[in-house]
Amino acid sequence: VHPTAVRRPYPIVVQSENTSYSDEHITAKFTNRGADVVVTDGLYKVVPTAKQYEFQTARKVSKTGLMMVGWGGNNGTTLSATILANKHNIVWHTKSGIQQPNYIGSLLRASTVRLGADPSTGKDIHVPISDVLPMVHPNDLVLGGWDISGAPLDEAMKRAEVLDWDLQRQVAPHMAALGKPLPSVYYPDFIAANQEARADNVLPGADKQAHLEQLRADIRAFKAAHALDRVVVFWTANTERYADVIPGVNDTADNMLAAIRASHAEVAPSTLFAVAAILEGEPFVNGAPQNTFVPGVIALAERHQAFIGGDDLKSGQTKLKSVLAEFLVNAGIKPLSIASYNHLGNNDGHNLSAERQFKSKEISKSSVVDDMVSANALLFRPPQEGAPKGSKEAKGEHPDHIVVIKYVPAVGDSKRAIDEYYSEIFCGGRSTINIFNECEDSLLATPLILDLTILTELLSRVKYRNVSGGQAEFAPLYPVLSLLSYMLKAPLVKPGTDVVNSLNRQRNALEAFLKACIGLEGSSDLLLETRIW
Ligand code: NAI
Ligand code: DG6
Repeated sequence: VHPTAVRRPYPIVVQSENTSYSDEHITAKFTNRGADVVVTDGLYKVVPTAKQYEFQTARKVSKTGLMMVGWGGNNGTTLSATILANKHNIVWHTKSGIQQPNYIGSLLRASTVRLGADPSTGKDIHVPISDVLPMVHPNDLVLGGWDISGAPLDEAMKRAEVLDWDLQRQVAPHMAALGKPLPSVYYPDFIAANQEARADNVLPGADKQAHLEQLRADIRAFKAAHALDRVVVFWTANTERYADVIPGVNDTADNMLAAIRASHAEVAPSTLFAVAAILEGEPFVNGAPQNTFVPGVIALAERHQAFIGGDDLKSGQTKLKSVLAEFLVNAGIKPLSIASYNHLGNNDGHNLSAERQFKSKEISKSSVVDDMVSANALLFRPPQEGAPKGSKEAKGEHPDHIVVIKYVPAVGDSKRAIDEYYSEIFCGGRSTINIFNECEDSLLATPLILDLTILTELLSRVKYRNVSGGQAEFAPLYPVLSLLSYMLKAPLVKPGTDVVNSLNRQRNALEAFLKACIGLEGSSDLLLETRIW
């Protein structure tokens, strides 16, 4: 068994007065340190702050189902087949030898965090992130879902043309045993017209309330049939066009529900799935870029304390961009333009070849450098207060940033991405960095679906208490799970708070949070003992 797929009992004991263990919970005290800064006439008055919190994590991992919307697509079938390959330890022949299944590409299962150092040697001790708190093992996820295409899972896997033939051959009987996806909601106006031929497995009629009831019944039936504690509903279906956000229609929780009852044209299938999950008290994650989470959906999630996360899996080109753009800006180098091009030939590429669906993807791919740029007023002139609305001055300075996607059927799932970073360096010099990346899109994306599902289940088991604020009872986290940001291109955050796009900051936040839940705090990168006598 590959190390990333090994199953281990929970291996960490923190010996500290801040951490306590019972059969049910791990409870940890945590001091959240920060600083309040007041800026007056260019002077910064800084007051360090320290607020006391307590975290309580239920130790029992939920028996978790993953219901994918778009189960029969490239991501859905690749995820299912690779979990089955891991579960049944299926090895397969490739042209370069024997390949073992694994979970490479999963942040949780294939990357590590530094816990501390061995006191006798001073050497760092790292553990897999999945060992920091009890988490679902991917092999234990119960798989299900919907698709507008009724192809059975083995045939859908073949159609995707992602996995090696010898793996497909061996895993096919297991895939066939999963059956076929449940019929889904199909509103042709939301995805590209070129998808119509696939839509042979759709819920009848146009009554959106009836569709909502059916989706809720599907979730309940799946949960009951497999005796599940938790069902994560995951949108990995086609990218939809943006829905119009209309006052009185999808701006509040009640208006959203009324719009569904009225079968309003701007209620997208993805929004219907999100609402179904929320009303069932189950988490919903959006792996695609469209604005599923219109304000009314976020308000509904708040009302029902149902967890939501999104948007759009950040797999390759954008992940690298969030690292490179930060590297340049944090090095004091000024990116003048970022030009990103890619072509691919899978069904996702086909759908994105339509203008409105491309637009959704363009928006999520374009937002990724915004926070780094706005954090550095030395390089980029900030928005000028009082400047005419819509003017360059009002928007502030920003690198030129373009995103192009082309559909080239011949290359299938093997996406080719080219990026040019053109920057200003010392005293008028110029630097050009060119990146060319080629890899199977779905093999990058599927481990992210696993991470998002497993983290979502975990975060639904964590409760907190604001001790400094006098909060007596433990409460669940805020429903919008911004801690999922590392895996997402356009992270959904608590309304009114800033989006963090920096991949490093996203990872640090997650690492700090998981450690806080076991009573560990402090920056491991300070390494103070290595810098003093
Ligand atoms: P795909 O086109 O192979 O699969 C999508 C599936 O969704 C299809 O089987 C289609 O029949 C189904 N579908 C469409 N509308 C549906 C509905 N209303 N209900 C149920 N099923 C529906 O696409 P792929 O490659 O699996 O990607 C899935 C989504 O994830 C796309 O939106 C894509 O943009 C997004 N994504 C993919 C990444 C990747 O690297 N593969 C990365 C980032 C996001
Ligand atoms: C082409 O850009 C198709 C898209 O669905 C992407 O493959 C996907 O969004 C992943 O994008 P990125 O930029 O994270 O590699």
